[in-house]
Amino acid sequence: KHKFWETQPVGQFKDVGDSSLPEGPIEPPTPLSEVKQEPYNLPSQYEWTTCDMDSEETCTEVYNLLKNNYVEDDENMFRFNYSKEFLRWALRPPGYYTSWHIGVRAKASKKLVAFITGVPARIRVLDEVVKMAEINFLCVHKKLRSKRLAPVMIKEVTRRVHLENIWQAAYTAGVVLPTPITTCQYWHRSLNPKKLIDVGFSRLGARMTMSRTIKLYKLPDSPATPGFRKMELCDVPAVTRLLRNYLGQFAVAPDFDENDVEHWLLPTEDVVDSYLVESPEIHEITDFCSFYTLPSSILGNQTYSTLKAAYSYYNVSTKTPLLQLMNDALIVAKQKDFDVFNALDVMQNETFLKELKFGPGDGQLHYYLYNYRLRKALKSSELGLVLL
Ligand code: YNC
Ligand code: MG
Repeated sequence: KHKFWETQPVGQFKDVGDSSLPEGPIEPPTPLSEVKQEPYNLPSQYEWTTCDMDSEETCTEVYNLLKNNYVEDDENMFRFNYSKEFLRWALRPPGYYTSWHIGVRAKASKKLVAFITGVPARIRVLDEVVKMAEINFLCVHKKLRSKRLAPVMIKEVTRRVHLENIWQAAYTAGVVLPTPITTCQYWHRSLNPKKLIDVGFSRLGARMTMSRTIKLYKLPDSPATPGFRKMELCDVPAVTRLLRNYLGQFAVAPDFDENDVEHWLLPTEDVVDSYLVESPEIHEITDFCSFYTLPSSILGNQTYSTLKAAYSYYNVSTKTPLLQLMNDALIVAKQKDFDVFNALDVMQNETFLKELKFGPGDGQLHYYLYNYRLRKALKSSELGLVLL
């Protein structure tokens, strides 16, 4: 059934529930001299290209490929529209490798027709910190689908990851593959319910009018928590301590140092927003919340072309109740004109989703590890990792 994935070092469906299999790497590393030195073969009309995201021209080509061909919802009403600034942020974290930003071009026209990326990360799995690649932005042009190009792209990124002496990876997909470490659900909190209903993102509830719906989702004009403010560069050490301590409770979570926190969590306009609570009395940073900006194109609507969505990222509460902290996150997202605030049921998110009027989405997000076996699938609340 999975002609490609059956050949890969991933947990296989036939092994689910077999607790005699060891936890950890499925295959040992091979000497670097034994890693294939040449790229995998592509069909003869195509060639590999390394995408330098520093180049405005290349970044625009990647942006356009994804804008027109990347992930859609099940009903093909919306398609992710990652901004160029977001792509640069997502692909250039500390220690990134340009060689992991892989494109495929048509030889004749030089048009970019496929893409896949990796970025390095330290991910803790139970009590082991593992160097991994986070694989993302796998995309094949709509006209080249179902030609088995994706397995070649995956093998090529794997080869280039191996060349850096890294042997594990983490990735997410909307499709079921062998085999998820956990399956998460998206929840959506309407901020602009009229627009969401007009574009078909949500529906008017039974026995609800538009004005009653608008009232239901109304939020205060400004955050309620004393000392709630935007994160700044000088907060990086304190936020790193807070986050490291918090993420330690989850079975799988990133192992962030200060450089990672500066990159992934320091606010970047229209890319990532982070807020914290600094106690007014003793100037201690006690709580933190963050979200990233990922608009979707609205396919075939006369009035609206873009859905502005915020995605919950990492949140830590030690003093302010998580419910209150996330309500303040909703308020600032509303101030910034987002239409919807999305969150997965990871970490402790289930404790606020229903109460803050999030509704469950359709479609699931599956999390995977490459070349690392877990004895047992996790509950989504045991996962401390958010991929972009
Ligand atoms: C997928 N999303 O099952 P089997 S997520 C992985 N992730 O193989 P073809 C996928 N594998 O089942 P198409 C996949 N989708 O026969 C399909 N597959 O073993 C598998 N969509 O290939 C599939 N982006 O080329 C099958 O399919 C084989 O032309 C079929 O291309 C697929 O970024 C795709 O959803 C997804 O652009 C490129 O449909 C295309 O359909 C497309 O005939 C819209 O492929 C955009 C989209 C996926 C977003 C993502 C994470 C990707 C993870 C890849 C795996 C990484 C492994 C770790 C590598 C490093 C290791 C080290 C160390
Ligand atoms: Mg294909």
